[in-house]
Amino acid sequence: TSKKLNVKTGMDTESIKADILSHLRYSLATDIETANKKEFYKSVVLSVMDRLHDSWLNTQKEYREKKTKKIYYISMEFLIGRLLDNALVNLNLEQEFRDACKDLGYDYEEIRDIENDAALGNGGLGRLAACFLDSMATLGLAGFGYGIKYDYGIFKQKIHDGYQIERPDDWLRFGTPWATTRPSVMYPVRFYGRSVPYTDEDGHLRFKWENTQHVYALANDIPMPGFRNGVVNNLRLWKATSPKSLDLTSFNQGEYINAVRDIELHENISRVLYPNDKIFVGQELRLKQEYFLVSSTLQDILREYKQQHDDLRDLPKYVAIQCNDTHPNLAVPDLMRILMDEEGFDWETSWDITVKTLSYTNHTVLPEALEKWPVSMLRNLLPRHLQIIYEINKRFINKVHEHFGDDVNRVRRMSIISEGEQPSVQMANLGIVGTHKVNGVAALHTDLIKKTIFRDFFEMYPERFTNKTNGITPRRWLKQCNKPLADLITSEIGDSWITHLSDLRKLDDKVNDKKFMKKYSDIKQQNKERLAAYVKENYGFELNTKAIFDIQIKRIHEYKRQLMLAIYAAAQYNYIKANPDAPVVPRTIIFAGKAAPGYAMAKMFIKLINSISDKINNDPDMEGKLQCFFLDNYSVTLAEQLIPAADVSEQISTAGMEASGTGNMKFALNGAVTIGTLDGANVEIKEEVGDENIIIFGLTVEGVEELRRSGYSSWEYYNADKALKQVIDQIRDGFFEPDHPSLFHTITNSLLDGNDYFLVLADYPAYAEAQKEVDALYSKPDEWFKVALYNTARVGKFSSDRTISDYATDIWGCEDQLNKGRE
Ligand code: 26M
Repeated sequence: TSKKLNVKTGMDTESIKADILSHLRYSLATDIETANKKEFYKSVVLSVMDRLHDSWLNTQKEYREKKTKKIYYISMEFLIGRLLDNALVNLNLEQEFRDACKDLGYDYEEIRDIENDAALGNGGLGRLAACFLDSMATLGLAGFGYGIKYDYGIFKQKIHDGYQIERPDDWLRFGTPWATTRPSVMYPVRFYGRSVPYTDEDGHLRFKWENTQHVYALANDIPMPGFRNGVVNNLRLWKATSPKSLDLTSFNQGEYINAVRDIELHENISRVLYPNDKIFVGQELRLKQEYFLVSSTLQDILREYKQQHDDLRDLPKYVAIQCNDTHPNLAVPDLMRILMDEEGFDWETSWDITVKTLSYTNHTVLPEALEKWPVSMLRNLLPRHLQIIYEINKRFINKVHEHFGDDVNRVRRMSIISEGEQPSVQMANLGIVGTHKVNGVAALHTDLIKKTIFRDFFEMYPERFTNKTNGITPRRWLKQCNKPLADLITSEIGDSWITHLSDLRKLDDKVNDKKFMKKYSDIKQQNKERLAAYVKENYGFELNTKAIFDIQIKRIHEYKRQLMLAIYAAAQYNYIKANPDAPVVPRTIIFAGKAAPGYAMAKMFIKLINSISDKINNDPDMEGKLQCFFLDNYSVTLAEQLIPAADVSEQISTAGMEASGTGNMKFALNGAVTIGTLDGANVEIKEEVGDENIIIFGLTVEGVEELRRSGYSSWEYYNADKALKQVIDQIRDGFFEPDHPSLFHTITNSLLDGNDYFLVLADYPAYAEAQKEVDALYSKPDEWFKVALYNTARVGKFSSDRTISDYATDIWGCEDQLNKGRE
């Protein structure tokens, strides 16, 4: 053809092909004949990157020139998953790249599957951060993610003999083409040393942090494109690297080998993501990671700020910093330190700037998750910060006295430093005192923190507390992962829903459109078959696609009560055995999720689920009626396969314990019916979809409180429900593990002698009833799919675009920037 190719930026198939070939040859030193799939994948990504670079540079330039208010989202976790599909959807280049791959002899899906998940997070908190980046870019906000480039993400889970085995997640073995290393953006991060007082020229007492050791933080940038709006924001991940000076001094001592060996010590800071979910472990390496993130990020923010502005007192006007949980809350004393020790401001001015710039999000009320760093550890690692924290606390305690009078108990509860055997710094208290806004992540959760864990603080600073109900990005969680449904919706109501998810309400009218409903239900069936093929290929299990796909996927935790669904599966097994001729609605129960490596009870749950699954799946009497599977190595990518195929979404936490949940939103959007408790965002999902379109059961928060107060006894519930008792006896007596009959005693003991803290037995009868409702509804397919469609149509509120608009308006003060100049 005579058409001129635009190899680097052309948006047509021919240009893209030429670029892929050129990368194979000139970036990877191979060619189309000799390249393997990995190399081809890499060339494809580099060709996508070429098409992002102009927008990436232009976006950053525009932010600088217009002095746009910048939003910094600091998080120890970004669970971004794979990036190729997302980039192509957002660039509107899916078809072109598909065709280019095909013309060059490759199947796009096969190439896409080469990519390792960037699994730099544990679960909800990390995935939320990833959805927020997508929404900030799509809304045109100058939003920057800051995190750590861990060499190893969340461990890979294997199952051996029913037990979880952890393997390192070496996701960078072949590098990642998405990250650009920026040698020009590197900062020293200091540790140890001591705080030395001195008097400045004006006779003021000041402090210097001296005799420190340091590592360098090196920037690695990953582009975050918005949805078809030309915006490309940035995720900056810091890698730890050793200082140059180290080898020089060692050379002089002739200790070259030791010097090189020590490089590893410094780089250990960014080696591995801590795999704990909602459990605080006070390890020094973790504290180093947190300060490493905070220090490098603040240096970067202030360097950028000073290039555009000359008065740091205007910082809150041009900069907002959001701390994702307490993990980055050392930003409070570090910003104070910089403003006082390095910029020469007095305490009051520094404090005003700090509080107005920072804000903090709470993601859990579970007390064992709250960070409390030992004072002794801080004194050693960050002596100047500890000194500042003591001063913050002293001034704060004075305010508490002013506000509440002499109330020693209250002072003790509110103190940032908790005294005792092991004095420690309460990072949540530091976050509330040192920032202007604290938010919960669902309405119920925000109410709870105001009434319980942060009650005293709420009474003192009511205006600081605000709710921001979580959301999910509709790009990844509908458009990408469920293309058949996305296309059907678009053909009916247009594609405005992709950025205005509440437009899905237009689907409400379609419930009586038979043709449409047939297509809608066919898509669910098609997705179930697609999942079955995937599971067959990757796990070797044969899913019964005629059965209800009943799915619980999330971290394994007692409060999430995977145990309740496992008991239900066993009870169904018993029922079918006892009533071989009774009709049953066929079910396929699917679990997936990782247990923290140190969480023995959660690991035992996995073993139990696998034992029950074996019993069920190997019994011919269950055929066509009941299946149960545990899929290993749950990930963002696996979730993208499972969620579109789900009929039933299990959201069954003990009321008051799941702060929000975000999986619940993904399932509802994809037309699964929720069986759930009135917990977290389930409450708001119910409000949106209507009481008839969600199956709610069990104790409420008040019910839980009342039951505990009046004296709960799990034995009573055990003795009162025959089917429940039978299953617990079976678990206790080795029915599911005949070779090791006492294996599950830790579980049955915690339910009975331990009095069942998570109230599994208390809620079980209501749960079993609710599952009967599920069966009854599923038996009437027309009604079932109406309910399913109402879920898809009515959960627009849970777009992370809405969540981010709310943050922009109520916390970040940048609402004027939303959608500016676009659409
Ligand atoms: C702590 C120390 C060391 C390593 C990790 C941690 C840690 C990691 C994650 C502590 C807490 C963590 O997460 C809390 C969390 O994920 N909360 C979830 O946040 C979601 C997003 O707001 C909510 O939807 C979930 O309900 C909530 O459980």
